[in-house]
Amino acid sequence: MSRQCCKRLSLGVIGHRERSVAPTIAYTPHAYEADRTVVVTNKDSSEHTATADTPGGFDSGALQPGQAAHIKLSQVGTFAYHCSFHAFMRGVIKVVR
Ligand SMILES: [Cu+2]
Repeated sequence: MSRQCCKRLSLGVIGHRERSVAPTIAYTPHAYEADRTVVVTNKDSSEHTATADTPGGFDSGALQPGQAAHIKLSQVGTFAYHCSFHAFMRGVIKVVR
């Protein structure tokens, strides 16, 4: 199985410095304050998503290389998510008050 496609997807908060995800197959867990807008940026050369594991949760939608999506996380907690295209791309996002 080729895992070389899924290298870089970054999450950041508007007004804050963007934190780049290390070139691994997984997303990096970060904590964010609730009600901040989190920017998901695809810095890879393949299409990816950041999709909550829980149905009805957040979803960046399909992001082309270089594309970004804004997601708002209002609920406090720890949420697992994945890439819809690559099941092995998994991550956790923490939302705090
Ligand atoms: Cu992917």
